[in-house]
Amino acid sequence: MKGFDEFFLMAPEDAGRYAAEVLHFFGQGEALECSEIGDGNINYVFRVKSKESGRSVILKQADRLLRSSQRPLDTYRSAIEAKALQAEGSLAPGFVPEIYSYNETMALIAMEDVSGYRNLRSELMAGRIYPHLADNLSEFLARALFPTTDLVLSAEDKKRSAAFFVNPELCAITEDLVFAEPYLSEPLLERNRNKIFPGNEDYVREHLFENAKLHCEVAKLRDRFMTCSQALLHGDLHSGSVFANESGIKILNPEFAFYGPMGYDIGNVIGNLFFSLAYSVFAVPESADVVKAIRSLAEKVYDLTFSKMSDIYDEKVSFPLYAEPEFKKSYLSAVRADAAGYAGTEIIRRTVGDAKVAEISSVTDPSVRLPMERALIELGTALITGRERVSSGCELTELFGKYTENI
Ligand code: SR1
Repeated sequence: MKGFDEFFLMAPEDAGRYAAEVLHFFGQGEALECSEIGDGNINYVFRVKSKESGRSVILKQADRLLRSSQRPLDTYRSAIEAKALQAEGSLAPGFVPEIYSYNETMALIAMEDVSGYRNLRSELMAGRIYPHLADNLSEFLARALFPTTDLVLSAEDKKRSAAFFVNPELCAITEDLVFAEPYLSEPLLERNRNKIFPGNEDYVREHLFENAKLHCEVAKLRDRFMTCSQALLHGDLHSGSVFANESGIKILNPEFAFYGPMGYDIGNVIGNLFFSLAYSVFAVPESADVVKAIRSLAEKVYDLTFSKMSDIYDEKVSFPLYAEPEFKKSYLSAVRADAAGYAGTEIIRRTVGDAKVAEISSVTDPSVRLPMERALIELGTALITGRERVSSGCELTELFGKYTENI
């Protein structure tokens, strides 16, 4: 039987042994139920549960090979994830699972089991829109992001933290999948991983591959993503990284964390809410109340995030030059523009790129899928190219309305 003093990829039984013998989470000889429950592209997630008491723990392990494609990937991402969850937990208490321990040798995080919460993407697709969502999503964004900027942290703490969170391999995945491939066709692509729905090839070529104006704006957003170390980001804050139930939300999976532009996380949340909105408008149009509720959710998340961030700014920024009202206005306007732009890049990459979302891939009828994808591409493009002009949630959803008004 293998010990845990040298790395190996665990099987469910190993997770049980680890929880009992290393963590002492369970009593000696306690009957355990162990299973691998991960459904992401990157890591492995084990749940170990006592058959006697029902107590449970989650063990998340990073393998040396990427789960989806089996190519090598640095396990340091696991240390980043553990530390990001701890940082988020202290800045935004209650919004992330509690971390019990981190084992560097095994690239293994032991954490609270949040299986009482359900995947937000699936909940929204099912039309379950909890009334607390806008308040909680915006609270997490404002509290977890802004206090990690140079406007709040000391210059030294910020730089030391940024050094720990240097995450080149995971950032490279985003740089390729989000900020390159959806805009390039062969032979400009190193690997063609785009997945274009049959019937939309010409549309994608004309609107994305041959759109010089869009290329220029995406290049600016890519450059900002790579060079603007503004705040500690979650880095992959799509609706599948959020779990929700009647009482709140839990945010998981920050293995893509690094210091980048805050608008990237905000834009990812907003962009993913547009997938829920598009799904309700195109695939279940009879549910008018759901469409209305998701539209209002997207508007409120955007508006509340910036109003809360403005309050935290006033509370936490003390350096006199940063406290100048005109500087504050220009700083937060730049974050707003980033949020709209990165919502656009998220929408486009999930529509034509490799990593799809269920709101799109579950729609297989071409008479629904083709116009749905085109509306999303138009919306994404408008968000990217018009990002400086968006200043309220209503303006965001009005843009969406513009591209779906013939539905
Ligand atoms: C190979 S990883 C593909 C996607 O899954 C992750 O959750 C990120 O969104 C990434 O882009």
